[in-house]
Amino acid sequence: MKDFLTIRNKIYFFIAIVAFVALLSIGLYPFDRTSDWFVQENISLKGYNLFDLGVVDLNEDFIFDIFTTNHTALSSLMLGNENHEFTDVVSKWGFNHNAEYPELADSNTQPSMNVPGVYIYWYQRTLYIRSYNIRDKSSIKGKIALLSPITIKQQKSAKIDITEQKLSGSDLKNTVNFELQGNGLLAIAPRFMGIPVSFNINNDLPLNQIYLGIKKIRPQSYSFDLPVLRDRHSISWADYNGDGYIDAFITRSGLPGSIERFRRLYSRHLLSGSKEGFKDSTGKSGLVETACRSVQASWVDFNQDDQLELYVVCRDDTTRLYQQQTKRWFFF
Ligand SMILES: [Ca+2]
Ligand SMILES: [Ca+2]
Repeated sequence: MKDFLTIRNKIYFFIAIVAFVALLSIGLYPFDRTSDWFVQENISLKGYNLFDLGVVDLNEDFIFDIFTTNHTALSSLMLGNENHEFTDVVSKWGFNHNAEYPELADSNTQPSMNVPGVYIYWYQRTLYIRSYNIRDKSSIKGKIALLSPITIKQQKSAKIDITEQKLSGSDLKNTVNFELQGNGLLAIAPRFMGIPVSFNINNDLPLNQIYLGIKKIRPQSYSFDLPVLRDRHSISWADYNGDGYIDAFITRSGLPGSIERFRRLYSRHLLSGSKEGFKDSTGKSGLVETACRSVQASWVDFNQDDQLELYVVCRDDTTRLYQQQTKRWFFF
């Protein structure tokens, strides 16, 4: 009996030693090997007001490219190469909020003011109008009309006169007559970002001294509208029309939950790829319905006819399934 207990104790002792060694091994062995899987790369992406970030192979070279959506702010479209370098092609490929005014969107960067003129730009959800080094002029006058309640955030060497007009429903139109003197500044924060903004600048100032956005684009006349900014959310990528170029459907929202009030002003947004870059094909596609608040859409061939349909989830508790027909038109 004594020998049996001794043998049993030896077995327990052996098991204990094995368990101890096993536990020690578990503690010492680096089971998490994922640290070897990735190498950190520094990529300069536009992160201001970021909503979404993802990867896509834009040019089908089997190298991932990177995109961001940044609500009403400037976004990134970064083309990758075999050296792990990325080049921003947003403007080159026509992926701006508006192709006519590239890089005229909200951002946390202000344009450099190094030549005389009037500078108009969005900066941190605020519309800035600044006069810089205007010579031979006592002042610059103009008028701005916005379909939104507004707050004057900054006013320096600027006289303003604001008229608020009630439109149908609960819509408001604010007209701001302004006069800037010297290096004047007027900063207007509309409650609704992305609404239409109309300008009329006094023609005493040479037209080529009016600069719009970071790229300092010159308007074609003294009366001009800033492009309606799209509150970009997700991007659904696919070559929906089978021409060999990837296309993009961009969901959107806007106007802090008030897009339904202004739905008449906003279209959906479908950009078709081509060898020259992306082109707005929303109207041609038949996606003529006005936009809904949406954060997600997906391309799917739901009826297996080898043509992609577009499924859009709207935040008004409705969804849309746009079926692609023979002439690349979508029907709802
Ligand atoms: Ca690529
Ligand atoms: Ca295509």
